[in-house]
Amino acid sequence: GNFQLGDSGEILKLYSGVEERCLENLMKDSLRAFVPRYHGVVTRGEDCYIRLDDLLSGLKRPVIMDCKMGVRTFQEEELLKARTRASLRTDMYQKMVKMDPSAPSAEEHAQKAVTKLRYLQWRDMTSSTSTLGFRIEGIMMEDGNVQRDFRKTLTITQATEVLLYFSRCHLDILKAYHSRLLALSEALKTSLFFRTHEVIGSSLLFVHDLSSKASVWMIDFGKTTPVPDSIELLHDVQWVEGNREDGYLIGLTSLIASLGQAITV
Ligand code: 4IP
Ligand code: MN
Repeated sequence: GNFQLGDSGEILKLYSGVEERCLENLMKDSLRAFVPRYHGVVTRGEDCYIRLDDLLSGLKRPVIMDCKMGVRTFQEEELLKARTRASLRTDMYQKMVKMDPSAPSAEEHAQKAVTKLRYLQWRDMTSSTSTLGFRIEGIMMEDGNVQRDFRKTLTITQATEVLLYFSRCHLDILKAYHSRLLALSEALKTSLFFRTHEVIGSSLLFVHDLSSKASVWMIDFGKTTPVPDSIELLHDVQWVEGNREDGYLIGLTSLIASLGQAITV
C-alpha cells in the first residue's frame, strides 16, 4: 500500500520527489509547526518511503477529518496533457457514473472513459472546492466508521453542520481548531514557502480525541510545486490559466468562518 508503519512508530509514506522537496523546505519554514515532522527517506524492499511523525500518536480513539484545500485540485500541466496527449481513464469514468450516471457526455459514455482533467474538474465543480475553496474528503469517527461522501456539503452552513457532528458539539474542541487555524493563517503570511509554491491537492488534517486534544496539520504535498521567480502567489484570488493561483486562502477563510459559526451556535 501507500503507507506503512516505521520502526520507531513513525509513518512511512510512499516516496514522491515533489513531496520530499516540499517537506525539506517546510522543515526550515515558518510553517514548520503545522507540518508533521519529516525524518528523511528509507528503503523497504523495492520501495522508497518518506518518514513522517504519526499525527495520531498519543490520541485515544482518534477522530479525523481531511479537508482538501484550494479552488482546484488539478495542476495546470493537466490542461496541457488533456489537449495534447490525453490518456483516457476508464476508472475515472466509472467513479463518475457511480456518483452520477448523467454526468458524462454522450461521447464519454460511448468511449466509457474520461480524461483525468475532466474527472478532477467535475469533482471540483460538484463539490464545495470551486466555491468555498475547500472540500471535506472524509471523516473517521472514534469507532472507526468512515464517511466519504460530502458532495451535498456545499455551503459554509452545511460545513458547520459537519463540524458540529464531527466534534459532537464539544465547544473546547471547536475552539481549539478555530485558534489553530487563526495561528496557521498568521504563519502563512510570513511563509516563504507559501509565497513561492502552488499548493494543489494538499489537505488540512483535523485530529482530536475525547480527552479534547485537538490539532490541525498540513499534509500531502505531492502536487505542490515551486512557481517561477517572476510569480508571487496571493492564494486568495481566482484562478485563471497561467496565474498558478490555488485559492488556498479562500478555503482557509471559509473554514475559519465555518468554525466561527460552530462556536457561536
Ligand atoms: C483521485 O480522485 C484524487 O483526485 C487523487 O488526488 C488523484 O491522485 C487521483 O488521480 C484521483 O483518482 P478521487 O479522490 O475522487 O478518488 P489526491 O491524491 O490528492 O487525493 P493524484 O495522482 O492526482 O495525486 P490518479 O491519477 O492518481 O488516479
Ligand atoms: Mn489528501
